[in-house]
Amino acid sequence: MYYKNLKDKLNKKKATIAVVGLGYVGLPLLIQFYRKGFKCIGLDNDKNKISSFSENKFEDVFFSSIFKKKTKHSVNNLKKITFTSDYSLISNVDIIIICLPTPVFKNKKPNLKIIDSSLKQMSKFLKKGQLISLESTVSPGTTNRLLGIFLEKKKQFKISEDFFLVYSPERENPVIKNLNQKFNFYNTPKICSGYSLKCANLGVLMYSKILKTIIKTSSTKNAEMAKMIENIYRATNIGLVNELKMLCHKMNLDIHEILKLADTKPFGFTSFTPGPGIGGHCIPIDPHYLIDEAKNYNFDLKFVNEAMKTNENITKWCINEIEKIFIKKKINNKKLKILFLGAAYKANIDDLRESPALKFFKYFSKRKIKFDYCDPHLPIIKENDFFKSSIKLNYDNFNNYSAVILLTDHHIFNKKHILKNSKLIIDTRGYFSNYKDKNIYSI
Ligand code: SAJ
Repeated sequence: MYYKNLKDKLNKKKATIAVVGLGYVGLPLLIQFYRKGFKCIGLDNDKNKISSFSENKFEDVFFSSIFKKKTKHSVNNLKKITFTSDYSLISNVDIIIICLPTPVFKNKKPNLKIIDSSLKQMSKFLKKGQLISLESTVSPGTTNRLLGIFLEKKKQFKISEDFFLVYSPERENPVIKNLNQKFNFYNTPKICSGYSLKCANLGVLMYSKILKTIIKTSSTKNAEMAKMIENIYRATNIGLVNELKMLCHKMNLDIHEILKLADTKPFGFTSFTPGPGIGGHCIPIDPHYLIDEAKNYNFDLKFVNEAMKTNENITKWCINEIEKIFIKKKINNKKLKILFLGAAYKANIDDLRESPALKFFKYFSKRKIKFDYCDPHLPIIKENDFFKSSIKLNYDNFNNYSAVILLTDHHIFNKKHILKNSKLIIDTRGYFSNYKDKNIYSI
């Protein structure tokens, strides 16, 4: 009865959908369902976010760009979406999609507190006939362990009969500004799994209303592990090229030139770029979830662990190399003034989360070395006790600095202008790999 009822509501677009967590994953998801004609509720504990969304005001360029898109659902139309922090509205919905962050503690242990707290807040409003879909990145087994047990033991639901549980990992790509993204929300295949086949079927039906390709898998563990592997693949390959960068440096070889050569192989090779370290809310975080889970199986994920250590060490290595260059160039610390180009954790975004730049800023601040940063996507940085504003992108001023250090290869930067106006360039990304100049140091 509940299964058929939910299936009919989804087919007739009569289901009311709540998305919990209105970040770069949850908000676009909510809007897609809204645009397809579903009644939608956006739930988030951040009251400032709720009040600005409710008035259709968006600080974050990302969110406002979603709403500004020229469609029939422009900003004013979205007034029909209910944005709220009031969990009691959960009792009026059919579907609850959880898009909440899953960070790690300082000791790299998984931190599921945000999901836990959300479940506690929604608990008394959950009712028979509803479906929960978890999209957050979690270790294999978490959906059934955390939500399954909560729903069956605490709420006395019979999952797959009077309540439905789905796991479908997010594959939202952080907004890359001013770039035409080949893979977008609609055309990126979506993995969907369920506590049971019936749960998975309802999940597939739901997502098929807004996405082109849904890949159904038999168990939530498969889907959880697939998401882990997607991001561990990146983290370990980035760790590989970062390690090779340090070796090539010792061998006086140009890693960027060599990777370009290797990349001419049309099969069996995927290129990654060495950098100053890894940032973001996925790649530096997700592998630690599986490292932790593997311990429950008495398994030590040594290789993944080593890659993560390399990705941390590469930042310290870059800082050491920078200091060696200053000594070689006989730049006295008292006269030293650095300009860091880019602060975001990767090119063309305005996200600072886990960015290696913060470690550079912290280090040189502690050493009382004067520096500025220039990141047109991040005009202001307020991180704990660190507060600084970006300087304007005016290449004429670059000459006022002893060194220009490129940390993030934003496309908005102009290589020629940087080269023309900088006394010394230190490149952590291979951004100037096509330029040979005695004042360009690639690290
Ligand atoms: N990085 C390198 N070298 C590389 C690639 C990345 O140093 O060759 C660094 C980046 O500068 C950044 C960090 O690693 O600091 C992570 O970069 P990323 O390109 O993996 O970007 P993320 O963290 O935004 O990863 C997200 C992930 N998306 C989801 O989890 C839904 C990831 O699976 C995507 O593949 C990635 O976006 C993407 O391709 O943009």
